[in-house]
Amino acid sequence: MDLRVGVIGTGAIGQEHVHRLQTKLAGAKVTAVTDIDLERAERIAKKYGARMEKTGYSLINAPDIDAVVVTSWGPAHEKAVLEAIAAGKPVFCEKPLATTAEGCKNIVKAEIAAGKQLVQVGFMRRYDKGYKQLKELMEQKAYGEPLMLRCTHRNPAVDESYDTSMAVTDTAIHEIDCLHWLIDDDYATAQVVFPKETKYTHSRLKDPQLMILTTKSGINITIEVFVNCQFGYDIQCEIVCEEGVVKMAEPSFPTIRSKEKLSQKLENDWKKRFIDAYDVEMQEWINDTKKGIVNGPGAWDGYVAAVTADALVKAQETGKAWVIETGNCPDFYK
Ligand code: NAI
Ligand code: ISE
Repeated sequence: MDLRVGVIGTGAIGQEHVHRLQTKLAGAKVTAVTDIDLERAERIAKKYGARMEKTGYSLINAPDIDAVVVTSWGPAHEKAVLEAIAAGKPVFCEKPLATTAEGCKNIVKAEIAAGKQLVQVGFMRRYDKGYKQLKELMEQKAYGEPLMLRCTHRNPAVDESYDTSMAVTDTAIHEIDCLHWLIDDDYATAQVVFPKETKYTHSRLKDPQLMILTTKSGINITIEVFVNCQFGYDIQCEIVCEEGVVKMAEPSFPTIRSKEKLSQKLENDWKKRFIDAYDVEMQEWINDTKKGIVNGPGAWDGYVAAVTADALVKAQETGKAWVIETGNCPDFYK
């Protein structure tokens, strides 16, 4: 039987997920959707043959909903996820799990009290082929220990609503989650350096930024976030090991020889860059949910990301290095 899914939030990524659940993936069907913009929810419900529910609460508690996908804006995530846990329903929540570490901790506590893992966070990079290849190589330890990671997260442009802290909470949050998973280490400190600003930024956004994380074993990670880079969506990850340097494969496009130039397209849309990762992530979530398990990044991972993001934001604000202290992972999540 298909997993009957309810989707809360029918904006950009909500529509993407409804589309993939309804037209691309197997074993699930979107039964109901909701949004604070009821007209939008109604339109998406109609387009995909689902019903519209008026509130997140009524959607979560509807008897014909087996599992919930939360794709509303960040500040609404904590409430929806807590309501899903209270209803005993599995919930896939887009990042961030909650906008504060305290909010994530509330979810961790509620889930532990419920006695069953129900929450998965939409950190889709763990499902991307390029990162998975790197992870496999790191696990084989074929090139010795990793010593340094150099990463870029570049977007062509952002609008005026995007500010300095969002470079951490909206953008680098993906690296924050997937890099410690990649090298199987915990973060220790966070620091942010601001280079010369691009003329394409605005007064509330320092762009670009260089975020520096260290891990408990001493690995140094630099993440360049440059969200007005103009030329494309450019995600890179290079790992310098004791006996070799491993660089993540990039999406491939044909090389073109024309008019005395050799050229190659670059991706410029994050949705397209990670489309396969989103599909795999959601398909595995459907399969695992039907088995009653959570295999993907869970509430504890959402909490670790939030604590790390908080430290980076503090580092942005103070110019100082901040210690990242998450405490020990509860046995419940091991
Ligand atoms: P969006 O602004 O396009 O859509 C958000 C939708 O949520 C809007 O339709 C809004 O009306 C609705 N909404 C807000 N509060 C609500 C509430 N209390 N109940 C129901 N609906 C509510 O934003 P977008 O880009 O779709 O992002 C949504 C979430 O997904 C964000 O947390 C964002 O960080 C995350 N995201 C994750 C991505 C990923 O790569 N994993 C990519 C893009 C977004
Ligand atoms: C966006 O919010 C996302 O979550 C995308 O995955 C990310 O890569 C993009 O840069 C963000 O703006």
